[in-house]
Amino acid sequence: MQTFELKISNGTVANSTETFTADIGVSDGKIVAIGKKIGDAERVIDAGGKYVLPGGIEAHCHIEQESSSGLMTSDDYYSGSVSAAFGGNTCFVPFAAQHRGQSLKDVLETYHGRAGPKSVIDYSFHLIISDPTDEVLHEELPQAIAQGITSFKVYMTYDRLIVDDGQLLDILTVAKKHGALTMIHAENNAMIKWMSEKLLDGGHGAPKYHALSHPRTAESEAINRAIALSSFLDTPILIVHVSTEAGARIIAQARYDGHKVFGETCPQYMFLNAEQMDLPGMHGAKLCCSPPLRDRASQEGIWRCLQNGTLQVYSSDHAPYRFDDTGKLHAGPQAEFPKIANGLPGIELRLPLLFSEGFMNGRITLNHFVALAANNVSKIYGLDHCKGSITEGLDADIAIWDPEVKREIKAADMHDNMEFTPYEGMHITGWPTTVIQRGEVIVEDNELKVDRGAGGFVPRKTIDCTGMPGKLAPELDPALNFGVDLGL
Ligand code: DUC
Ligand code: ZN
Ligand code: ZN
Repeated sequence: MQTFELKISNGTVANSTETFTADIGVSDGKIVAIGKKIGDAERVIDAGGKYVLPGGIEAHCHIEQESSSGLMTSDDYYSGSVSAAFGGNTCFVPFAAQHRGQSLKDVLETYHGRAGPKSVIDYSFHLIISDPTDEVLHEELPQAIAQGITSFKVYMTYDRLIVDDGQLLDILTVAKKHGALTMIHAENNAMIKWMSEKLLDGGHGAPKYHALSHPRTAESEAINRAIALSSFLDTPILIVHVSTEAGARIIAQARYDGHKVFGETCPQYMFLNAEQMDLPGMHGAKLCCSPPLRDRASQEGIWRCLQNGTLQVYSSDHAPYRFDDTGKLHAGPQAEFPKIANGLPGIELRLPLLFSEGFMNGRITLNHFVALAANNVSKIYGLDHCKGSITEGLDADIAIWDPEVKREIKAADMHDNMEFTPYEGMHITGWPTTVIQRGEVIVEDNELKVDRGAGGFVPRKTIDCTGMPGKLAPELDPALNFGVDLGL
């Protein structure tokens, strides 16, 4: 009988569609056997009473990234990846951000240089495109896609990042041609500016007013527009960080109509609300993020949209800025809300929050938890050839969850480079106590077991939209437009 390098025995194994009791044999970093009485191993981990799940894949986080105003996130690829690993993740896909004037080649070189020597978990990048020049569109972007960077984010707001509708159509056209997925930050820029000016003119500059400055309708309008543009070209998009039920419903309708549209939400829109920003002094700044926190009814709506599959992706949007002049308060100790750094930490708590409040509390099944932790993302972002499922032949990326662990969330226990967590004091049940990446234990007994640089770059496949029929607009279809072929 075969001898494995590692065997995980007696656990309850779950994927996104099945749950079973089995042992897992691992050799050369891969899952090579699943079943009963599979053989011996050099090392055996007894997972009796525990859940053996695919390692989480965090698909939206900002790590060692300069904002468009030059502000660096507090986490680099070491602290960010360590924090992710302690939260049950074995892979993440942070952003490599192009600022105007930069070439994508330089941007990617910079981010490979940041991640390679430091990340303890496997990684890829999504590009952020803020300057879609001809060279970027027709040379650099296709090259990046060929290198396995098959998704990129664009912004419909923020003066230094925004792309207009024509630029968005250009980017979507390139994505369509090369099989990439465009991620969209969908908020109406003019509405945000208009509201911000009105609030500031009225003397409402405190952090909590940030929540009013990004109206719900700004999100709905932009989601509608993004879907109109992408469905015109029949090319896939993913609306990131959906914060409102109205926005999610627009996505649901588009999917019902066959359009290639995916939706993501984040724990802050399920567990936090804007009332919590009403704090003395500048403390509300800790909860400034965009889109902003909404209200309790909205939290319930987002939960429902996650439960019913309207939203397929659940990411942390970890954007860590400390409550000091390196982060939130970089524009001064009394800065008005438009100058407060936007973003919340959450990479370590994304999965424990969902495990506890979603699975343990009966809001989602264990299989749905796995889908949201890893499997959906692996399929949507082209990682399913190696990750996202406990399947023979795939990487042995495994998180062993103990449903008996009870914890009170404390910033001091987190492994990121932050001094606060928005979830301080919450009580949760269940924790990933052992985390394994490509067959190597990376977290065990509350300790990191690998050195910096243990992770590697993972090239991703292009997107598979089978089952999402879509249709090119008649004006673009040579069969219906007097034979005009625009090469789409
Ligand atoms: N968008 C993000 O995706 N993260 C932080 C802030 C923002 O605007
Ligand atoms: Zn965004
Ligand atoms: Zn983000």
